[in-house]
Amino acid sequence: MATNPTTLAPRAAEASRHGLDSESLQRDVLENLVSLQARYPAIATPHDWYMALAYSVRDRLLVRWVETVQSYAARDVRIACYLSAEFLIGPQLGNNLVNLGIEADAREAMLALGQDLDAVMALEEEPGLGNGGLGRLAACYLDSLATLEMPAIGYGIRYEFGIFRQAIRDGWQVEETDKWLQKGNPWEIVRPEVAYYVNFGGHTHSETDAEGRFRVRWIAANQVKGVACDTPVQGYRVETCNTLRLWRSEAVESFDLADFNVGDYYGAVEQKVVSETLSKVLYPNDEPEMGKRLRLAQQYFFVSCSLQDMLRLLQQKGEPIERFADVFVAQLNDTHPSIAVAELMRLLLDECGLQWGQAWDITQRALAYTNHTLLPEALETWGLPLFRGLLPRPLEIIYEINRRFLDEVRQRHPGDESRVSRMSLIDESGDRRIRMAHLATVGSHAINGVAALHSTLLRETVLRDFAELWPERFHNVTNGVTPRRFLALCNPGLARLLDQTVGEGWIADLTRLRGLEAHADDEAFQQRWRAIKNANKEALAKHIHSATGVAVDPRALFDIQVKRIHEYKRQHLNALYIVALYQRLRREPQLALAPRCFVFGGKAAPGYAMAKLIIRLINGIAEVVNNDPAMEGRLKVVFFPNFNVKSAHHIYPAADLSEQISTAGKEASGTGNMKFMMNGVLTIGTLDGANVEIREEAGAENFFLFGLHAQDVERLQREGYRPADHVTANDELREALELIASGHFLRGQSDVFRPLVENLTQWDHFLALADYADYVACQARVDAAWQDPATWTRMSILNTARSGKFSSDRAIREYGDRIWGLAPMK
Ligand code: BZD
Repeated sequence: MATNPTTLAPRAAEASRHGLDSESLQRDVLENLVSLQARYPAIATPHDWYMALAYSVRDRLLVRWVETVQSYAARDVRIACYLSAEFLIGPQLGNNLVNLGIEADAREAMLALGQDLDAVMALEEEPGLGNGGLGRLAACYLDSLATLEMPAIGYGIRYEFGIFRQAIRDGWQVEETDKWLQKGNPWEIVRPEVAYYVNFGGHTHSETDAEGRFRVRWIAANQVKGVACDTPVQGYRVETCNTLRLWRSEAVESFDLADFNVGDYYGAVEQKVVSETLSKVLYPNDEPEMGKRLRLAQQYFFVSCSLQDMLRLLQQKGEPIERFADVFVAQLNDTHPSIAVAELMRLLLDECGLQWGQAWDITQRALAYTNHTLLPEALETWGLPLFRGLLPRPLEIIYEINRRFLDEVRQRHPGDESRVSRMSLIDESGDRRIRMAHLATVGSHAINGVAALHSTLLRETVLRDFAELWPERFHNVTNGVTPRRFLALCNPGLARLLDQTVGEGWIADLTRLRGLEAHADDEAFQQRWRAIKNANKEALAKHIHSATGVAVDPRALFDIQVKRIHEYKRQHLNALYIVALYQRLRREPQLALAPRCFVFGGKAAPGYAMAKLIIRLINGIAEVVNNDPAMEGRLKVVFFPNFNVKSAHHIYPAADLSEQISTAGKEASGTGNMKFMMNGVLTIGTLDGANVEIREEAGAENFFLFGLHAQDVERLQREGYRPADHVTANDELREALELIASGHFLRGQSDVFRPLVENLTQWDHFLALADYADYVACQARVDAAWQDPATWTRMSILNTARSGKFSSDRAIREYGDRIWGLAPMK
């Protein structure tokens, strides 16, 4: 089937040369089926077809990848390194097809081979190497960096087990291990030759070297080797293919050998097991005390490997160490990689022999820090004994950074010792702990929050003293999400309509969606818009049925809240409203209320009892409501198990209403809110995180706003909040709480939900009851708007039209301009 490129039209010739046409794909899939899977078509399993196609697509990435890597090595460019303990990249095949522009060809090729592309894609296990928003943000940013052709490397950990798989048994969350690597990972290239050693434990030793210079040596108790595992990150329809480099831990051979030689075979094996445990499993967030030591070890492990890798690349480029910060800028994705401040200093001082002043200048210029939370309980700190035991040399460096930093504070504010203790890198108030957010801030030239409100609150609260000291270092970069995955790939019906209406350019320039505004009132256009939404809802209804056995009516309003389960996100506020609706409908069966289907999805951290109870409550409500004949055709409740990137693809495009109802001031940004908006979903939400900007962009009239403002929340909590007052004042709320406490939603067991109800009525840390009445009133406005399809559809179109700001391309351009000093490069 060899085609001669010279006989084809120029574009087809080009495609064929790069093997991007359907015929060459088909040929390669068949070849790979035999040569890599050892199968022929008649006996190939669906998964064999997936692997054969995935390898064929990977081959097409590799040419671009190798050329991209080469050009970064050869040219005088600054490279952005995104350091993140999590990269929630999701399934790769579909995204790579979209970005290469060969989805239609792949579909045709697979069809010719008797396979359905969608069915093949559905088989892919997703790498769940993240907890939620923070990890997914890192993945969106890699997509945009490649698409904007910016030199970049993502650095993280190659977990053998990602985020747990959530099963629901008897209404409760049950965690199962995520075995994403069981059937192999065709996207990964392991590079055994790219490996670094990382020290742990032991002690330090000061000495004066031959030239009379003071040097510190770290005599480690053990070492672990980090091996690079690379995944190509293809930009959208460009030649750039960047790298995601994840580190896998291995035992250091020499250690084994030494032990073998002294005959301690089992000791050597144990050492190997311990070393390999390091990158074994991703820790869930919201786990206060679990696995502390291993988590710190993971952080240091991947940060050290990444910085050593950067030093090696610098050397390969023939650049002197003094140029480190000119060649690299490393963005710290929250405090998880903030040990980079101490580790870069250590490498520059102890390994490269620089003096403190020069090393500190390089470190600060090279590092920048993004904060993702203000919740005090989520700010990372490490107890000193643990830290000292694991990382004695980095700790010495932290002490020295702190000593010099606090001298500066004292000089600026003589006699203000309370400021000194507030700002110290060490919290001396209880057992002594290292404040990682302070370390990251002091060691960075730029610090940013992830939405305008969040960045303001960051400057006013958690990092107030620092913002006073260095106002010019503080920035805001509002988060964004990639329209390739969260629109083009997951909503092909809408994507086609957008192509036809505003041209294909929207995928790389989302602001072009503004062109939709002209059609917002066009009846024929509205009809097409609704038809697409309805088809997406029908598809989701099928997924819901197969995952839960619940039949939902696609004509109902799909009211969806998908995100990690947390009290500040207030899934229980939503649940309280559903209980109230249920009560109303029981009392008044003729009530004029549009049929609604409430869908929840999200994981609770395994050790977070209250979050798990909220899941049980939702499932309890679902069981009662869905089996009550009086609710038939009016109300449905679904908990969609194991919400992940893959199921998100079906959920965002099928929603009508997006629930963004966190307590104002608590959600740093949110990114699900943006994914919904792009897909024409209306938001009901508080003035929190990026909701503020979503409302600004969409127009207040196209957003359902309710609830207290961040200042009200702060004031109420300061002055003494009494949730019981709201219960007394609101009969419907009181009855809902009583019904829950009575065990009505748990087959009469009255003790199980008591802690939840008591927590709400006595403390209600996240003010769900204070916002309840306004939420209910707002939901009535939603109901009224929904009853008028022309109004609703108009609002839906305008939401998509005005979602341009929330593309991660915009966010990455801002990082490039304001923080990295980095421009796109062809
Ligand atoms: O980061 C989230 C915030 O809660 C969101 O508001 C924000 O939109 C996103 C992206 O900026 N934070 C997380 O997702 N945090 C974690 O997942 C996490 C993981 C490990 C340890 C602590 C927190």
